Amino acid sequence: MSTDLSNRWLRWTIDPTAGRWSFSPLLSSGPDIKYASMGVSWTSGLARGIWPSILSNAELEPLPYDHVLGHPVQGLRLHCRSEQQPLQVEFDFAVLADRPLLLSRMRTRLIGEQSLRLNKLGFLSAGLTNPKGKKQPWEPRTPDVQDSGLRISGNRELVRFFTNGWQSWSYAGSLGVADQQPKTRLGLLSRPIFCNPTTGRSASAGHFVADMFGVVIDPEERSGLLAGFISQKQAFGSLEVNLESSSPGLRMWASGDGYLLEPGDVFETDWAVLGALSLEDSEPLGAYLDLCAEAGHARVPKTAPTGWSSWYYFFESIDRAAFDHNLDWLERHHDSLPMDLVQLDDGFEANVGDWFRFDHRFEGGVKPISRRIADAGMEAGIWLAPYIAKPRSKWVRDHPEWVLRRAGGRPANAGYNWSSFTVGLDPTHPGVEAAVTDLIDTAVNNWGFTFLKLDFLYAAALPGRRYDQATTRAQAMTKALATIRQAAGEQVWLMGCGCPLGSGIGVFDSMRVGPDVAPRWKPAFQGIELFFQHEPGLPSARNGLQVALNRAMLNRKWWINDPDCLIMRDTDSHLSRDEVQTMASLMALLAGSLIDSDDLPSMSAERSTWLGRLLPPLPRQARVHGQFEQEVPELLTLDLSGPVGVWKVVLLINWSPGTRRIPLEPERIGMDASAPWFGVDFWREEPVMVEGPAWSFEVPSHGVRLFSLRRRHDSTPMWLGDTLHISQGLVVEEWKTSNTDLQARLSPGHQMYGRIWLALPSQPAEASLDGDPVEFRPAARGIFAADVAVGAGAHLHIRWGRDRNEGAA
Ligand code: 9PG
Repeated sequence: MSTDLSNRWLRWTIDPTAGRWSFSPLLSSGPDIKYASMGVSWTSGLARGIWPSILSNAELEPLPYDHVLGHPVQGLRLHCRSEQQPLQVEFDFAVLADRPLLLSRMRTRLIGEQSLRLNKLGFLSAGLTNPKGKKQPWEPRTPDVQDSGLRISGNRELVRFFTNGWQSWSYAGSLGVADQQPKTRLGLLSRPIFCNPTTGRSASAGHFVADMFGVVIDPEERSGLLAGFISQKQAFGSLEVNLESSSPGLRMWASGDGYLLEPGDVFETDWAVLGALSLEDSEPLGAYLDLCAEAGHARVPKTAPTGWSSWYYFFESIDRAAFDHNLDWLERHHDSLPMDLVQLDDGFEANVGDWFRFDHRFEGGVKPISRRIADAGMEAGIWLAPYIAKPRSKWVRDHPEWVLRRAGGRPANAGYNWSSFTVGLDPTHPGVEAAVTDLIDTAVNNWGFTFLKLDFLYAAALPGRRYDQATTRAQAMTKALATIRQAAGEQVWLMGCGCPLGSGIGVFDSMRVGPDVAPRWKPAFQGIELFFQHEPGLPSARNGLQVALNRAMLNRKWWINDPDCLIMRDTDSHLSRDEVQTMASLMALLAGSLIDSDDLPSMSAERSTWLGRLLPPLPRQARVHGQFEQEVPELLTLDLSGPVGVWKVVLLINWSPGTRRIPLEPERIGMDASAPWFGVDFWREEPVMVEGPAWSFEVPSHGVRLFSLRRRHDSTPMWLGDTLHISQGLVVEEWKTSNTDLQARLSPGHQMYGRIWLALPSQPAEASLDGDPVEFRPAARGIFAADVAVGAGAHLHIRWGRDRNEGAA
């Protein structure tokens, strides 16, 4: 019987007598796993049981199938039993023939006579000893195997771990050996919101945890090891890694959450996955993310929403008049700011948990609102948080049995918000299922909304006793979301928020992928930053932007990413001009949903013009550079092309508190530095020229430099860039040049205002836009600029006449 599995990229080998396996990449000497073991833990009555090294009892056979999720596989099935154990465990290991991935799945069957509850299903334990002897939730601990661990061949000091956080608002980023994992210090107020309790947390440097997936990165070897889960339908998956110790280790498990197994019952996990990846790849996680999307039937609509939300200006004090005022404004300005969605956020309801009565500021209910939005030709959106409630809300008072409770009967804590501790509702309770169905059905079919922002969804997955005891938290979460989708129907746009990420695949059209933004850079509580500025999940522009950037790779794989709203205003905001430009540039280049949240009627002309320059959204998202090698990337590039040729849009971000000169190696972004590049700095509104082998740009604190770069081959006229649209060239639909003139058709799709820069053989003798004269001024040698306003389509004609040499000939 073969005891190894391999494809082009990786090899997995098992030693059945010793009960341990190893995993190594074949194309690099990237991180590998040596001598991993597997285990499972449970409780039965008062007894706690543990099976620490299941595989040493394994019998091997070929897999009884040859495809997984539509991919050809080569695999093994391991049957494990032991006289001392009430469980029988089967593992399937499958290596995909066409992807750099290895899958594994665990099936446990209760053969004992007494029911038991599953705790941890340990997929992988290699080299991790209990850090600091603290009581940790991540059992089962498998026995220390000599030489077992994570092996890193490059410089150990440089190793990093990319951690993905539990839900939309949780931290995600790449951390170095000397870093501590960012975590909340707000204890019971916030921990239930941001953390999966079965993942645990760590306070020591180089010791990290992750939810659903994580990546060990060896920058020197340009490679990485992905560990995680393909789906989160059966059991939430967690990881723990220690990079700091002299023998690095890794652990990965799925949480049984006390799933009740009766004699004869079987519980099967989602597929776990290990992958070998290269940092040189344009999408290092592509194969993994695609497989998750295939398995979960991801919904990825063609176009991302653009629109307006009431939250980040009005917050809970939104009222009908303010809402209408903004809606009127949007309708009147549709020519210059064409946006689709108008979304009413929190504040209209009588209470969270009392959805069928309205706040006094919305006396007539919300039906007239959706009608007005639809009459204005836009999509009507509303916010709902169906699985969380305030303790004194109607749902909780009328139905205390709907509330998720701890073993002692006290409600499970869903965190502190709306000036109160909150509770979660049990999605497996038929009463909750009926009530949520009624709420969603009412919002869609009675109130008339076609876009629902579903928030605080993690509350359905709190630990606690459930009506259906044969359910894990992951299964309960899946059920909660299925209830919503089923009630809403297939046509309604569902946006997830505060949602455990993996659970949302296949349900949501868009998903919030970071903490809330806010009209301030750093988090504060009641205006005080002192204690709160390092909180990773509290609302702030920095937190929202950084995590959304670190999760850019999920966009259009699992859903459309929602990086949260744009805050563009220059009043009622602590954001500096540079910070607003960072927000606008980054959200535009991430190409997820683009939703503004300002009081539009009071916004300055400058800021609404900036907003208009982001529309329509870019056709693709930019490539994020250094994603895994830095905690927060500072370089994005986007290759674009059109009738005016090919060009690159470059974004450099300075996250630090002082002005910084950021180096940019041209080769790193595929640019040949042997000749100069030309373009336009979008925010400084000036031409740019770079040459030589080493480029660097001064970037203001919390600010950006955003510019286009083009190659100038000869003296033919060239579109250098523009501030009409952030793409700096996509507005040109036709471009014809001769020796003496150029004709261009601009097709912006909506009213745009800005400056265009052209490289021309000489000063234009004549220039017109739709027959009206346009004045071009010299901006640099051979470069001429003009301010223009273009509507639905415009014809640009420029004539410069023959130059002197030709005239003499
Ligand atoms: C409405 C808001 C907005 C916002 C959502 C969500 O306590 N917390 O950690 C916390 C995080 C996010 C949050 C509220 C509280 O905001 O993300 O867009 O809809 O609810 O109440």
